[in-house]
Amino acid sequence: MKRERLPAFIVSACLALVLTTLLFAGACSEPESPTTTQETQITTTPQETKEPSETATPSPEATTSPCEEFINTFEKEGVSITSATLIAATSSVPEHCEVRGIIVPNTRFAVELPTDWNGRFYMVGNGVFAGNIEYAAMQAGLSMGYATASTDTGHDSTLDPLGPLGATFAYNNPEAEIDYCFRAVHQTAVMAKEIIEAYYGNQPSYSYFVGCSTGGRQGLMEAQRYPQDFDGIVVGAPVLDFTGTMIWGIWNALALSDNGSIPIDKLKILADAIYEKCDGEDGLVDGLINNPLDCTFDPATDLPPDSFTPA
Ligand SMILES: [Ca+2]
Repeated sequence: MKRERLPAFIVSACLALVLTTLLFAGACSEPESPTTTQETQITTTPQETKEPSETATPSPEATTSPCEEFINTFEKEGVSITSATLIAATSSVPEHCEVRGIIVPNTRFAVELPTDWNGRFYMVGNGVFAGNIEYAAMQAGLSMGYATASTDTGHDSTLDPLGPLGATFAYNNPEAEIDYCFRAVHQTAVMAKEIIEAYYGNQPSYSYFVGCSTGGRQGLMEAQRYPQDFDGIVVGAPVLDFTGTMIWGIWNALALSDNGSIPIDKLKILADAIYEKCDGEDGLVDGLINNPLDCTFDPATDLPPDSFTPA
């Protein structure tokens, strides 16, 4: 598959990924689905179990549904469907066909197709450095009858030696950075619409993207680069200035390490002095400083004598 070239400034922004760990893990509240489920199911290859033996007599049980047949009927260059499973309705989601696969070389995706489809498409974004398919977030759209999709953006966060918040995938790997930055979301959106049309016989009447934090950034980059992908985009807490955010993280880390650090025991001295000076400025001594910007705390005069070394 021919891959798109990336403008230099985007490469620069994404290179900052490897410099530090993003601090927005708690910026959005969408839960992530267990990765063990993802790993277990995506390695299944249904074709291997569908090959009839030469002497077998077809039985009613062997009849496959349109969903299960999808793995054999959908073809797209550069896309491999690894499973298509009809999932029974639960208290949370309706009956749906769950299609999983890979866009070459490494972008895993899931598309969930409700049997009772509302005619629309709902794609969800990722959090932090992505690396997982957001099955839990997909449920929000699926439960309302949308066809939904998610991508891991081309890498597996469970394999990162720095843990699920690591970004080792990006080191010396510009193609992975591009996939994480924007390409995987765009490719998944385009492909998901093709899957939807192949499954239902109709394209979605409207398409939406919903994302927060990294997902918010993904939504804004979609709007900027591929405005034809979605009719509506819901963005929460977007990481707007990625390079600046990374430098901010490094700045804070350096300030709080080695000679710049404030030991825990001294942190309480500092906090007590700040509360003493400023808690009552809002009219009530209650352990809350309503407007910290109104606080006139001056370390040179308001800290206890000899409690801190001079700056
Ligand atoms: Ca107060």
